[in-house]
Amino acid sequence: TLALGWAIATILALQTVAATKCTPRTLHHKARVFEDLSAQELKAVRNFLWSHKELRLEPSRTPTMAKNSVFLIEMLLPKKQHVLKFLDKGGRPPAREARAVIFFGAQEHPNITEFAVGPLPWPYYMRELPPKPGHQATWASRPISSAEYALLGHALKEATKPLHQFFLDTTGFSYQDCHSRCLTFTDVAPRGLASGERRSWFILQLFVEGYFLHPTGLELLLDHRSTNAQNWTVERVWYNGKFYRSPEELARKYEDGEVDVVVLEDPSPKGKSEKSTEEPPLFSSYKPRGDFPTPINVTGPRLVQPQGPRYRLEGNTVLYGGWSFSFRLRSSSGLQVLNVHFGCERVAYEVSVQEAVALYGGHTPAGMQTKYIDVGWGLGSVTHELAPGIDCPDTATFLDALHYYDADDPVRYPRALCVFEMPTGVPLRRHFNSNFSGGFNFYAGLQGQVLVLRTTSTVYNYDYIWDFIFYPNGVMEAKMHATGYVHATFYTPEGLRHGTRLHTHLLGNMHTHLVHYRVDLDVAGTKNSFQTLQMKLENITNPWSPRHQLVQPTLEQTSYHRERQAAFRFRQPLPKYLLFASPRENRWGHKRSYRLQIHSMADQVLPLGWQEEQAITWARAGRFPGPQSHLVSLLRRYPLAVTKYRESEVCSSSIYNQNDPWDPPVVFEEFLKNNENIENEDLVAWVTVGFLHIPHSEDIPNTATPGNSVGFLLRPFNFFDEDPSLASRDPVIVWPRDGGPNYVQRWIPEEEGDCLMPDPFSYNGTYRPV
Ligand SMILES: *[C@@H]1O[C@H](CO)[C@@H](O)[C@H](O)[C@H]1NC(C)=O
Ligand SMILES: *[C@@H]1O[C@H](CO)[C@@H](O)[C@H](O)[C@H]1NC(C)=O
Ligand SMILES: *[C@@H]1O[C@H](CO)[C@@H](O)[C@H](O)[C@H]1NC(C)=O
Ligand SMILES: *[C@@H]1O[C@H](CO)[C@@H](O)[C@H](O)[C@H]1NC(C)=O
Ligand SMILES: *[C@@H]1O[C@H](CO)[C@@H](O)[C@H](O)[C@H]1NC(C)=O
Ligand SMILES: *[C@@H]1O[C@H](CO)[C@@H](O)[C@H](O)[C@H]1NC(C)=O
Ligand SMILES: [Cu+2]
Repeated sequence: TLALGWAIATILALQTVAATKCTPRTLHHKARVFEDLSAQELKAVRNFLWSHKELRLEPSRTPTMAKNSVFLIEMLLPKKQHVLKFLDKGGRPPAREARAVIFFGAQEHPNITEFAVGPLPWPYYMRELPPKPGHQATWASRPISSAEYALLGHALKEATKPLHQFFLDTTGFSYQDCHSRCLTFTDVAPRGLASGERRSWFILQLFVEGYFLHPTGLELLLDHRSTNAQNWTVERVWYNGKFYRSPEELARKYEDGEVDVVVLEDPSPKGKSEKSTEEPPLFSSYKPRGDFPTPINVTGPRLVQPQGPRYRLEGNTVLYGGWSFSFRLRSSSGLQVLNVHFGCERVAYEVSVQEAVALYGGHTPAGMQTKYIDVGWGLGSVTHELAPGIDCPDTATFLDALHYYDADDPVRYPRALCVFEMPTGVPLRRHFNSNFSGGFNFYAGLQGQVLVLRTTSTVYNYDYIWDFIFYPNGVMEAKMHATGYVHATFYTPEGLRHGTRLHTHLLGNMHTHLVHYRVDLDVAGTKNSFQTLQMKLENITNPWSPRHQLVQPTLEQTSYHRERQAAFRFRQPLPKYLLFASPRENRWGHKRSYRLQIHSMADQVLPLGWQEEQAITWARAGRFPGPQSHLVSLLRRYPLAVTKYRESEVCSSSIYNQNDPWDPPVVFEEFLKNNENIENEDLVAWVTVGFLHIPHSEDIPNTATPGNSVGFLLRPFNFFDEDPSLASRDPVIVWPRDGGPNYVQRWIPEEEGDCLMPDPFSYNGTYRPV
């Protein structure tokens, strides 16, 4: 044992040398290569584009579609091979470039063109970013701009003029001269039934607190394809279960007493509680009502870090224990974590949100049409202010974001992101070593602490909370929580086939949430293979009692050679251990690997038959609303697909997929078509997670986060020789001592710092051009 002890000591010493040789400093000072564009850089790109007079650019707010305008500017990530050369071999930094999306509306055949603009900070060139052959984004696929919304609002107001009295009689609200009792609308997508169309269903609602939950019973289909808003026309009207050709027809039939009307009760009944000066809260409000049996009227526990933060934030890089990573917040598609290292080795080059979709069913035209594909609604740019103590702990570091999205200046989104360390409330590991006679030999525990990087996307009514979580034992987690208002339609008894009645005139429509992530693992190098481990039972003669049979589990390893083979379908059981393996081995002769562990309820919710139906509708693209969308069918198809890294396959979706799901510029299925070899290659995992949401009365006023989260873990699997959290100085070991007090062994002295009060709560809520 002495010799063994010596050998271990030597190995430990060697490891220590190896560990100290790695200096994270060399990692993060280069992280600017991943940094989003600064306000100066965004402005430089804007000014450069505007200096090109032949582009004939106009401000984004100009109230017309027939104009050329810059829709989006964001950082264009350089090619991976160039970045790696720069990071790992000390080459020159790759040119810093911006992606600029221009809507050319002021021409007979309007188009959308994307450019790379560089080099930053002083751009002097722009080059067209060519679409993939045959995948030019169609004009109709562009996201709706605020200028278009302003025109749409105006068009609705004009079109519903004949319904003024009808609205007053049935709702008490109106579009004309309405002051505090106005109507508003929610538009749904996709916008039509075939590529090239742009006709949207609008749900008319009462503009009160939480208006998403106050439909009037009227929905309306407006064709807004023309660049001339004068040419927009109402094609259909739906009211309380019946279709009408036009607002005029509905108004006429209403006057003639031929319409089955539903008179809504006043949403804010005044004078009901005469004693209180304040009106009773709307059912769609956050204001408290009712009481708990055990009332609480003092503030709850808070997080403190008496000795300051234990992570370091340097620009867009976070250093935390064994971890280092960079991050950015793409205005198009959201949070992206890059160059993720643990213990000085790269684990992943990129882990990022690609898309979030919500697929609805309903009895109203808007309900049945809704297939939200949220990148088309600015998923990455609707990152509104986080409240300290609520959205993130008081102790968090809050960071602003800048988005140049449907604007003429970069807009600052204050406190869009937060970084914090928090106790998980459960130990990372612990053991009570009983002496089985009323005492113990030792107790040891390691507190559970994690670092969280968080942002949110408020996509109109819904709020997604996006987390990337880093554990001290080399485990990383990606997680999405869903909250906010449900997308709801007008209740009629037929609606109960597609949802739940949530109030007198309100139906919460059933829907499936699906989120797509890109996970570019680089497990101890870029060359990885994908394998799975499963359990297989063997039935053998018991060797120590040959009269008996013995059934026991054995390991079954499967290697995957081609992309098609590693594209797992829903309905097909996903192997439990999904491993990304380096060719290198750990000390015990196993391939150093990371395991992908998916936490999703999507597989349980995709009923038999859907998939086949999917394939049919997909083959007949353009015939049915929504479901044949390429992206949607793909997300529905594969909980996991593993592809070989390709520079042309860095996003699985685009800002154009929502408004032209029938012929989008990005078709994920094509990533798999070439069925490339995936052995010992740079691999990318595409992960779909999701859940079925059948709204229930407790979704009023808002969907709550508990139970509504999905995501995945990346866990080391034979990557290290032992648990890497052994490097943590957080453990506590307690040793009993004969006749004396227990000996408590620690490596960090017990807290000495002051218990600081947090800053007083503040929330600004504005986001403004800078
Ligand atoms: C799009 O419009 C621009 C500006 O008129 C033009 O230069 C470009 O050639 C057009 N692109 C396509 C693919 O038609
Ligand atoms: C608008 O409609 C008018 C009359 O039908 C037509 O002449 C014109 O070309 C249309 N404009 C656009 C931009 O579609
Ligand atoms: C809080 O509630 C307790 C009883 O539960 C009551 O005695 C106390 O006065 C309340 N405090 C305030 C500030 O309302
Ligand atoms: C176990 O611990 C108890 C409490 O400290 C002590 O009284 C007892 O002697 C111990 N028994 C053994 C077998 O160590
Ligand atoms: C194991 O094999 C024996 C002998 O072939 C058979 O009788 C028995 O049913 C098998 N058990 C299982 C669980 O397959
Ligand atoms: C919010 O911040 C802006 C810009 O700093 C400031 O002008 C404004 O007064 C603030 N508003 C509130 C309500 O604090
Ligand atoms: Cu939901």
